[in-house]
Amino acid sequence: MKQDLFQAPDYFNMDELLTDEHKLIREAAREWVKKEISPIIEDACQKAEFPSQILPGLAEIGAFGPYIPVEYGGAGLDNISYGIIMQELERGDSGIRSTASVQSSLVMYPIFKYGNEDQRKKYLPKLATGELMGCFGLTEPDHGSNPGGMTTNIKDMGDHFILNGAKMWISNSPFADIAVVWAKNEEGRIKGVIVERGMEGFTTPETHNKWSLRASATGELVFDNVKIPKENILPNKDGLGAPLGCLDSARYGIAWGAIGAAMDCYDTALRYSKERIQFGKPIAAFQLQQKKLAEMITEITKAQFITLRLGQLKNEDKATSAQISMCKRNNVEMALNITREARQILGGMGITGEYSIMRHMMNLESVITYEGTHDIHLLITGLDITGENAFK
Ligand code: TGC
Ligand code: FAD
Repeated sequence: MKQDLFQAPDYFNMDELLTDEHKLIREAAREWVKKEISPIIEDACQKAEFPSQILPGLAEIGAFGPYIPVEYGGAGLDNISYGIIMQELERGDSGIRSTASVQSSLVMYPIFKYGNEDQRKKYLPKLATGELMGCFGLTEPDHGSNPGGMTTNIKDMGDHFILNGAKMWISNSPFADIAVVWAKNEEGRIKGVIVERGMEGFTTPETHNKWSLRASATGELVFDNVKIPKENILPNKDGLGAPLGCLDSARYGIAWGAIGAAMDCYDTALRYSKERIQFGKPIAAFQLQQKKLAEMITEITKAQFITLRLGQLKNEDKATSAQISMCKRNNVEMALNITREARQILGGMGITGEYSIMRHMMNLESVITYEGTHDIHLLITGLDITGENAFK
């Protein structure tokens, strides 16, 4: 593994719009990624192993529930800080960011927002330290883009519920201690259920043979007559809007994260182009390579500014779901395009694990699909601007 020489691009001095606290948080996360992720990530991906030894470090840099209030173990930070942490983690690897964003936005957020005080006190502090890890079960084998069609269900048995069904493509499921699962009750209303590892009839088989997010553990959640205590139901919101509300928070984090992956590829390609000599001069001196690099920094800069603005709107509680969709969609496509161009700048070296580019490229093939596919986010924008629903 080569030394991590990453230098973040900031072409329009965006730093001047950040607070000292934002910059301190970023430096802590950036240094942690250089020290703890860069040296091990290539090996973890090649072996398709989740590097579980990093969990305490992720908790220490505040990556688990950055915006959850301090009284519940979170860091009490603003949304821009959350985004910056996701950017730095995904600069290292999308799978590491996935672990943190699932824990924060898809497990801690619903318990904080839709749970009662007992549930908040029981789970949140332990999730913040990584003592408990969680996952989020919405997608089913037959219901991906259309989660409202889910068939996983709970039946009221008087003093408890019985949960049946299956979820698939679930990040962190193979090692999660708890799962926030979305299931329909007898009236067809979607409810949030906290399922704990060890409950009889609950299993989490791992999904193997992925070419993408290889350092992230993905699996199923299978429920075979699982007895759920009544106190494990999230009481404060139900309906499809409840899980979709969590997705807004996670999609926002991904918008920042994708910029991190793009920055890493741009920085690698720029450095390589200055060092690689062909035809007697650095390849950076050829116009065709400059075109690639100039377009990359232009696209990164545009993404940085819509995302920072989205963070400001989110801090003011004014960001709409459609704005978040546009930002996630734009930034992931931007990052994926940059990985492809950067890979070419490195020539044959670009396909090796000596450099991070191909790993980012493969990871982003999942990022462009999960949390709503590229097409679904386009249709969300289409609906928002025309008023016409083209989903159904
Ligand atoms: P629709 O009728 O439009 O809406 C149903 C109810 O939900 C409300 N709503 C939202 N609420 C909060 N935030 C949003 N973004 C919302 N979007 C809609 C809506 O107002 C309505 O409320 P109510 O009170 O009237 O009932 O629902 P639909 O069935 O037509 O579906 C719309 C669609 C397609 C946009 C939506 O279902 C969708 O986003 N599909 C994509 C599915 C998806 O993103 N799945 C992600 C699974 S989790 C994951 O991938 C984690 S990866 C994590 C990692 O490793 O990082
Ligand atoms: P489908 O919904 O079958 O879509 C297939 C294609 O059809 C796509 O191109 C889609 O855009 C298109 N399509 C679908 N509907 C329409 C339409 N109305 N109009 C036009 N085109 C349409 N889910 C979780 O719940 N929790 C997790 O932690 C989680 N982690 C994941 C981790 C990984 C590595 C991956 C790959 C997925 C994960 N997912 C998770 C699932 C993810 O959210 C789904 O894969 C995604 O929502 C798409 O669903 P699908 O794969 O079933 O594709």
